[in-house]
Amino acid sequence: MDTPRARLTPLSQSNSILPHILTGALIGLLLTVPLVIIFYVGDALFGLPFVPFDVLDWMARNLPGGLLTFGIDTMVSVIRTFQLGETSSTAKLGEHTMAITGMIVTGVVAGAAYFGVLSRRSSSPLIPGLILGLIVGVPVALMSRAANFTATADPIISFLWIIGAFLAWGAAFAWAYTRLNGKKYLTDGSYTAEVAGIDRRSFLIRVGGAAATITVVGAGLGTLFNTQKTQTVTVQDTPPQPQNPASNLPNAADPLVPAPGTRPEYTPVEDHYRIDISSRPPLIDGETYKLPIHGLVDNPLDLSLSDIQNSYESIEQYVTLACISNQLGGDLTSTTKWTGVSFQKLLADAQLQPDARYLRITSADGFDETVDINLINQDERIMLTYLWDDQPLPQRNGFPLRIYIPDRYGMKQPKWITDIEVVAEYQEGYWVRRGWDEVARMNTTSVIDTVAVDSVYEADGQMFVPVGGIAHAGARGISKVEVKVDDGEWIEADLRAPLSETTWVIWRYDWPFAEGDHTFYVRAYEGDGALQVETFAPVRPSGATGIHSRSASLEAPTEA
Ligand SMILES: Nc1nc2c(c(=O)[nH]1)N[C@H]1C(S)=C(S)[C@@H](COP(=O)(O)O)O[C@H]1N2
Ligand SMILES: [Mo]
Repeated sequence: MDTPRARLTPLSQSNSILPHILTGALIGLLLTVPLVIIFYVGDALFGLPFVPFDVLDWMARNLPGGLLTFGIDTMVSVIRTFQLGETSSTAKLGEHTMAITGMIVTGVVAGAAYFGVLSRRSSSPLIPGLILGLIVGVPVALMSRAANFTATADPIISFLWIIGAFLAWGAAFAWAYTRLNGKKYLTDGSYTAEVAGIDRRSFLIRVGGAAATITVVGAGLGTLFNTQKTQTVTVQDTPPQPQNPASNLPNAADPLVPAPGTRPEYTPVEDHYRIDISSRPPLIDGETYKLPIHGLVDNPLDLSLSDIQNSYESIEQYVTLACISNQLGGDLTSTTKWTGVSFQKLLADAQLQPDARYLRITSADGFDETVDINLINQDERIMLTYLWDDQPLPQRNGFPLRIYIPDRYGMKQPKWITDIEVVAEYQEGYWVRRGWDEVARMNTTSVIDTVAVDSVYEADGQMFVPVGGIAHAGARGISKVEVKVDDGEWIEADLRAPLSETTWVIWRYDWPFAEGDHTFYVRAYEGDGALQVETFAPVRPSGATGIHSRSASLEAPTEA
């Protein structure tokens, strides 16, 4: 009788290479998932590097720029097309998934290759297994060393940990190969008796069970011990008073009520979008932190956080920040209050030498940008920021220090600043080297956040539907917003006073209701009356432009 068990002939008796490769791939999966988990536990318990993130981060920094930004653009588009959620956190989740999947796929391919190669030779599988561990482990350890800045463990221990884990992984392949081929290899390459006992199927089930156990136990342990390494900071002599933003905002007296469904005018800090080049944000100790300002200066500075907060007058600014990758109508833009020290004051203190022309800013995550000192001299609002919404910067938004440059997209504004060098020569910054706009001036943009079909109301015998959203022109202000419905005329909307001259403006237009399907369009004029660019441009290389529109189906409200 041909039972399934009977069909399981030892691999060594099969002439085809395919079954070996398939078995190898399966073993690769079963061995690599626990390896990921072991790295996760090492990270959670001992601050050892989480290898999959490091590899992705390394690739992000070292693969050709186009390749990576293509990946990011695609991800942002996919998230928006399928409405997968708030773009920046979904993108990070996507990156994390990509990193872990990438490692598992590597393991599957490695397993297939290992089994495939061994099936063609009859030597001891242990040495090739260890070699496999080194072939994968050494580059991974090097990439982790170069890209990781979140691990707290000693770098040498981290390096050895990674190599050791991959050697064990390679040895596990050898063990699995031996068991599955039903032979026991001797170190001289010959083999003796068949391995007695379990057959292939039950072996695979056992390995699968062990992998599942490690995964579940490891994930549980990791979650339990992952004390979410966040920063606790004391900000000396700056009593941070958590405010109730709505009542304290400078435009609180403006009577215009945003159309229902308009995004919040003042973004809760925890909802501020986040974009950066690493899987995890760097963690900087505010107590020991020092910022050197050096190079072409007569008085080099080495400032602690409290120096920066107490020795210089603080300035504040309500700011709308936007990412150059923000698509038309997207959510990679947010508004909060920034507090810091004007760079004019810092540079005056450092005493620039005559040939000083640029600041080279370096960040803890390997990011860098160049700032023209002329720009600083023209704009005292350019600041070294340490508070958002009266609180120390959140870790993910740049703790302890980031720069603010009005009118520029986020890509020009480093977070987690660790070094400022005053130089004579211009050097392209991180995203400029990867093909993005050198100036990255914010484009004027206007967005319809809502056609409030559920808030239709009647006034003087006429039904109205509230329509509303935001308009933003960097630091250039908004003088007028216009709305068009279907093929109608452009009609002026009402504007709410903005929080500052550098934030977005909330607009609202209540359209006289007409049943049916309609498309609403919006456009904005800058402070000096210049109309926004109406033709569509993609985000790359200079930021999106174009007319944003939104369609809505309007039905006459039924009397309650
Ligand atoms: N050090 C560092 N600074 C950075 C980045 C980064 O990856 N690393 N990303 C920039 C980009 S592209 C943007 S849009 C803003 C986003 O700031 P946020 O995450 O606080 O919203 O940070 C900028 N500053
Ligand atoms: Mo960005």
